[in-house]
Amino acid sequence: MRVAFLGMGIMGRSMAANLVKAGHEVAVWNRTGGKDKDVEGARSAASPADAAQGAEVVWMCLSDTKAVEDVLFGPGGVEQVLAAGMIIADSSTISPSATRRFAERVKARGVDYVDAPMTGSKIAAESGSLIFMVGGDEAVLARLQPLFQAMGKQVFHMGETSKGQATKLVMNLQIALIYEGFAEALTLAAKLGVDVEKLLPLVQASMVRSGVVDYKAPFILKRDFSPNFPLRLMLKDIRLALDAAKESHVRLPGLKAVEEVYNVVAAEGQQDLDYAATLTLLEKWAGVEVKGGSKEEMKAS
Ligand code: NA7
Repeated sequence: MRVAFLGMGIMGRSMAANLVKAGHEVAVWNRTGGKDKDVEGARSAASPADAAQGAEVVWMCLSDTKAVEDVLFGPGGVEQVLAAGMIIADSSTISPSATRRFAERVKARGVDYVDAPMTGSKIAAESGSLIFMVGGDEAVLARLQPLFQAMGKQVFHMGETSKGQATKLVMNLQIALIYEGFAEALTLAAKLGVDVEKLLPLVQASMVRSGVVDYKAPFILKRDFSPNFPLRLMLKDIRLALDAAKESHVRLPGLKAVEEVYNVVAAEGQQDLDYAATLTLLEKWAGVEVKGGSKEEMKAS
């Protein structure tokens, strides 16, 4: 298929590379240029409209709601070259209500809109094993099947357009709370002198076991907080979930408390680290550092 891929960030770049690998004709665009934003075998376009010109599918993977709005409807945006029969697919995590607005606006030009946020982080994007949660018409999803196959391992159809985004907020709410629970447990364990390397196999053998722990524990033991999923993006999703909850009169006291932890870590300038770095604030407050092998007290700050 002829695909325009917009957004060569941590996720988008690997997703576009997998489309090229699967034999699709891909044009890529990124707001900030530079060699690391090119994808071998893809055409580097000068603007979103340039990339989307003549494309059957425009696929986006951008930071937030504003980025998607800019790329679709701003200067040099996709809107300039919309053509009946085109499909716009969005793998960014953005507001469900904004998604409905964007879809309405392009529908008037005969363009279908599918929201397709994903779960699986950087490693799954690289290996083409993302899991997509999708909102849109069944027939449109069927046409996108070859692209989903090239980038992911599973597609969950959640309902009409915007239900993918709503589902993604519900998923990331759980990830944020599970990780917070894990990080608080590790901090208390370190303070009480429980060996983390002994604790982890117990966690994994018990009902506490979780994919979040499986994924994050090795990075924590290496003290590697480089971004697989940057804290600033998880904070954005927490805020989107809290906004959606407010709009629908739902109380989320746990998520509200976790937002505060993220706010403090972000305010300390660590927003570009992985969200796993929220552990370091708990450690600082407790005056400990979580390490494999043994407890190590930090100097009280
Ligand atoms: P990254 O690595 O932060 O990449 C974000 C991308 O979005 C990157 O290409 C940015 O371009 C682009 N961006 C941000 N703001 C804009 C505006 N206003 N206009 C155009 N392009 C913009 O994020 P990930 O790849 O990890 O994640 C992408 C999405 O998937 C996100 O919603 C996650 O929550 C899930 P830049 O290079 O900064 O010029």
